[in-house]
Amino acid sequence: MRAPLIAIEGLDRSGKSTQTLKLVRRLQDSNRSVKLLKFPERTTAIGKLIDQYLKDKKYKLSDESVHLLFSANRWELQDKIIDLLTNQYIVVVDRYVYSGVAYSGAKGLKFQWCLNPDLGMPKPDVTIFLKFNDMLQVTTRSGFGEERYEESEFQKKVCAQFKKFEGFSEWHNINVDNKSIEEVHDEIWNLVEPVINGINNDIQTF
Ligand code: ADP
Ligand code: 2DT
Ligand code: MG
Repeated sequence: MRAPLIAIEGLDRSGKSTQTLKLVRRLQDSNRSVKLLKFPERTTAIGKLIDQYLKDKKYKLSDESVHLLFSANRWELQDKIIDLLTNQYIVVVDRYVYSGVAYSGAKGLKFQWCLNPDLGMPKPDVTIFLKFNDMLQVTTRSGFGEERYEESEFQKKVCAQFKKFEGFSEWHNINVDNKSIEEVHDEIWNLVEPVINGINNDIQTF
């Protein structure tokens, strides 16, 4: 028996950080051991480079090298994720491999090329995508536009790339248009609750 890996995905400002925090608190209140990780993890050596790249829109790096940095940033934490799951810590990730593929795919890089560097990383048991049909709802939220990528035409392209994961067995869309934080949380909980007592199979990988 091992703990589940749960990923929350979505566009910029779609509510991922709000929801991952609420989910972690609810799991803690249910007496589960839980760890929240966020990608990119900006505090590592590679993460610091990524942070600079995101904040400084003039910072030049080829799309391919940035893609590989984001993937390397996940590989930096691969051991930790496996250790936590094996030691019965539920791991919740705020963005993961899917963001890596979707954002680089939106720049024109090929899906399989984008996924390749993450092959072998632990695969989530449940992935929840916070989906907007009305893009205006997200691009008008506070803070939108501060970092690279927070531009509505680009976000539409990212959204189209995320659709490519709809055939993945762990993938679940939650429509978040006009839903309160509590309503979205309840839908997330309905998807997560069935796995909180642990998973019988080995950790799956991409
Ligand atoms: P992300 O981590 O996806 O970028 P955040 O969780 O930081 O998004 O949320 C972005 C902004 O939207 C925050 O100001 C947050 O309070 C607000 N927000 C989050 N969820 C909702 C919701 N369901 N309805 C309205 N505003 C929300
Ligand atoms: P936050 O605002 O969530 O910190 O997002 N990104 C993220 C990628 O381009 N590739 C990746 O692999 C990951 C994990 C999405 C930071 C930005 O980084 C983008 C938005
Ligand atoms: Mg966030």
